[in-house]
Amino acid sequence: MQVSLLSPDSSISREPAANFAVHYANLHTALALLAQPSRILGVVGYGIERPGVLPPACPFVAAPLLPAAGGAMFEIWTAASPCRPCQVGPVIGACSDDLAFGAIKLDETGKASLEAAVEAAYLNIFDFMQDIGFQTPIRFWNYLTSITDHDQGLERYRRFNIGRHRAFSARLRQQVPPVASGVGGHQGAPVIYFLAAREPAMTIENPRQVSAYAYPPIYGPCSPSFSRASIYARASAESLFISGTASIVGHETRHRGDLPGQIAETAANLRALIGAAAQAATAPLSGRWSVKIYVQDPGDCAAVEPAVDAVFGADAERLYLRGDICRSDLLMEIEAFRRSA
Ligand code: 3EB
Repeated sequence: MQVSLLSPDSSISREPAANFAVHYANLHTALALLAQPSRILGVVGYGIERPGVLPPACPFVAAPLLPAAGGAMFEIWTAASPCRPCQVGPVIGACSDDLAFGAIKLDETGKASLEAAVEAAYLNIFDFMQDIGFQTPIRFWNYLTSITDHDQGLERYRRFNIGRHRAFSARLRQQVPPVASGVGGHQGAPVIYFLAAREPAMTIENPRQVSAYAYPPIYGPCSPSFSRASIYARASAESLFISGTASIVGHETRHRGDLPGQIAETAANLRALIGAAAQAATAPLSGRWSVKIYVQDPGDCAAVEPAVDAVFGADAERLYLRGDICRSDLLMEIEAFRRSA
């Protein structure tokens, strides 16, 4: 496969700093970040197509999810070292010294099943990672559409899990899958975007939950391939990734139809993961949290906000999105990232 470097940056620094960050910005606040395009790994748009102010070389993908309230939002991944755009087949992205960002839109226009489209997309992602030399996926976001709809007798989320499972069986080099989110949107095409590195993250499971990759077959023919959390360590800096986390204990949904109950259970799961990560980390984790909250009903954001403050602190950066959680009885889900300080 051919790697095309859209704008090679000859000044890539070799300092060991392992820093990268994410910012959630609206059209106005994004402008300041976009003024330094060489530090941008990738941009995800919510409720917006590629904006004209974005430099042509900057990777951009439009997510099929909308902000829960207000206008368009951007999720902007930046790096401390210069970023070099790259494309391998249908996967676009960029890489810095120690981290790569990539994205692919799923093609569901043909006759192929969703599982075939997902498997093909993931195989393209593995080709991309191999060609650019960042072979280890650290974090996946799977934004589907009509996620809980049934398609010829099998729910689309379950078909998605089959396709992902096939590609991971063929190409994933790690024993356990990376951190992920799987959420359904309401407009546009499904997308998968991701972060990849040269070395794997240390995965962490939630003592309150069965590992998703070991869910019993009542949730579909293939278990969801993701870990609950991970610590990515590089040059003594440690960042923490937390997968989409919901009101599940063991493998069962708790507090069906009860929003306050689901919020409290989700917070307990997040606290358990943060506790497990603190045990696994070599030094106390610090740094600002970035939190994404997915709500089935945009009217539920105000009820979730105090739990976000309590678990992550009032200074946590947050992005509220309207999304369908992959089990229709789940009303909300929260994911988080804590950058190394
Ligand atoms: C769960 O715990 C809730 O399929 O990649 C959360 C995070 C969920 C990731 C995925 C699914 C995924 O099972 C759903």
